[in-house]
Amino acid sequence: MGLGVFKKIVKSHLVSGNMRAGEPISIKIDQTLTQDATGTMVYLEFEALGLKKVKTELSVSYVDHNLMQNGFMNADDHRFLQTSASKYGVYFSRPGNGICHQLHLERFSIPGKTLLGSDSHTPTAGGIGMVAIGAGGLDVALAMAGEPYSIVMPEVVKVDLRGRLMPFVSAKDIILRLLQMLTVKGGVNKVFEYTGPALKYLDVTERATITNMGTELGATTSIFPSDEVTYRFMKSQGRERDWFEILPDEDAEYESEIVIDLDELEPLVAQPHSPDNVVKVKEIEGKKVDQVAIGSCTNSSFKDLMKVALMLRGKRVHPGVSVALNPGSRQVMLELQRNGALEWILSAGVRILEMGCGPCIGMGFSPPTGGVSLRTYNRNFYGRSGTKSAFVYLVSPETAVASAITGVITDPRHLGMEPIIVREPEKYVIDDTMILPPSPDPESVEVIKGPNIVSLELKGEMEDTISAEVLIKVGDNITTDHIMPAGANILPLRSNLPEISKHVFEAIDPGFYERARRRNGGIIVGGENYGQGSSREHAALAPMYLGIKAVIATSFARIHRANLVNAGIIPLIIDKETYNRIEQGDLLKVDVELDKDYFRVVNLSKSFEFQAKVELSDRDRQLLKAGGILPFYKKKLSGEV
Ligand code: MIC
Ligand code: SF4
Repeated sequence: MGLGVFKKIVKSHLVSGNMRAGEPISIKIDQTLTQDATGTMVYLEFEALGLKKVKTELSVSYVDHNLMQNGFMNADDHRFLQTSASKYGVYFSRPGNGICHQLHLERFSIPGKTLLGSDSHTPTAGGIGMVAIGAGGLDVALAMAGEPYSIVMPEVVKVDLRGRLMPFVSAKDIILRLLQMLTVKGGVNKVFEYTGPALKYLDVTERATITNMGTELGATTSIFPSDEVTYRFMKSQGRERDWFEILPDEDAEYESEIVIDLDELEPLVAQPHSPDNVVKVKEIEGKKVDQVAIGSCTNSSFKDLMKVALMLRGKRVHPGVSVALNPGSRQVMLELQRNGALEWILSAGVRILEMGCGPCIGMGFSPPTGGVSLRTYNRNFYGRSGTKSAFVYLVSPETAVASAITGVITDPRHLGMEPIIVREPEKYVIDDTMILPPSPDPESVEVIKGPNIVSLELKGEMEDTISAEVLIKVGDNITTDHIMPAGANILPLRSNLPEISKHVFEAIDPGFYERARRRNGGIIVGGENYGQGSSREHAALAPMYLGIKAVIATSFARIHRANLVNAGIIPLIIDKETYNRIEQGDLLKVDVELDKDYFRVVNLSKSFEFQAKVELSDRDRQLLKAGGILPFYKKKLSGEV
């Protein structure tokens, strides 16, 4: 039986398990990536493990999420990250160099290798033919320590791309179409592997837009083959020596298949407040727009921004619309500057923001009250933009620019422009001076921690019985942005668990923190796909800090579920009927029997009992018993177990 690209790479990295969908496997990790907002915790965790140097082939620490430096806290984080990287053998990408995913694709990604990143959009590098997976910080810290990464072997879905995109329809519309078809839950425990005759027309950066936003499907990752298009990209980055071909076998078998005919695609838009709420742009054309944001790790490549520049050339943005651009990398900006395109963008009245995540994670450029914001980003979760009353729509760069010019939501095909053709440069401007290599003399490097950086306390072993109150009951598709919001006020607290925990569930239940403190912890009850969205382990660590012992939900998102286990919080699964019978304030007694597949739970307030399913691997059970991944591995790495 032939293998596809994903299975070929997994096979060559398999440490344990069987490549049968649904079975636990562990794989060797070649490269890791961290970004500042999750990275401070990762390096504190690495420190808590007591190791001197990373054991990966390559580890990179990027600074892109919080570049504001309002006060000392954020700048202290940057200094902590820089000194930690230098000491532990990690490359450090300085603030201002760009967004981790775009940079990793440009400068470090290698076909056939594995990458684990403490950011959910790490699968961006799947565009070059890597198995790139997003994970919580603790998993990344362990991968840096040389430990294999454990996952459930996903089902591989073959996505056969046929035909060719029509003018003003772009890669973003392909992934929006998949989200429309499959929803934000449709990819859980799946990998999307792209094949088909249309691949020859899709550049690596267009492929990366698709793999990037595969995360919104809930997928474990997404991947393209490494072919001659990949070779061209790597050559343009001066890295052709790292290229090699990885194609699926002719008789490769997949668990399922989807066909998308690109000729039939039209410009699409994800409406508020979910990336799968997708309709055709022409169906909502004419709606007034207050702001347009272009960029982020989804749509920041040279090709994307060049299209933006060419559409804006000689035009002005509508006076009723504020337009901002947060470019993905310094390289892309230098390229735009070199060929004059930056001038067209500036002359059109676009505000240029820093090369970083910016408005995508609510760091500035929040929409006005009740405002309509069109963004080329990947997430439009409620409140994420920083304005709770705003309406955020996700679109392609072409639709964003067309609407910026007209002031209303506009199908770019209706502007009457000539089709735009952009070719990638034969050779990009290569300047890696903002990537600092680790110190050749690590002993001499002092890791500098400011007063806002609080070292981690390890938890004790799991109790046999949990008696606790249901502190909150939430509905379906609760995101990590609901659990642990981001934005300009909260991001500077990412290295300070006691402080950041004050904001848990703040947007949907401002009394949560006080309640949790008064009760000394408790239980969370959730619906379907609990914890979808980002990889931020703070959505598990902060509840852990508040004494949350278990989360009982009808289903979980992959990364968040792993983060809960890593933090020593038990994820328990119940059916809808049981969910309906539990209320906030109920007192529950859970018999924790980690060798069983069901735990008995008694609802003491309502006098009924139920069985909660424990869908955990043997390793998960060991971690929970030890009180989480850190206490477990600390003992293991020091030889105590
Ligand atoms: C996001 O897009 O939500 C983030 C911010 O990049 C997160 C990581 C974080 O919360 O730091 C992610 O996607 O994992
Ligand atoms: Fe940054 Fe947004 Fe990409 Fe997350 S999704 S890495 S916040 S640009």
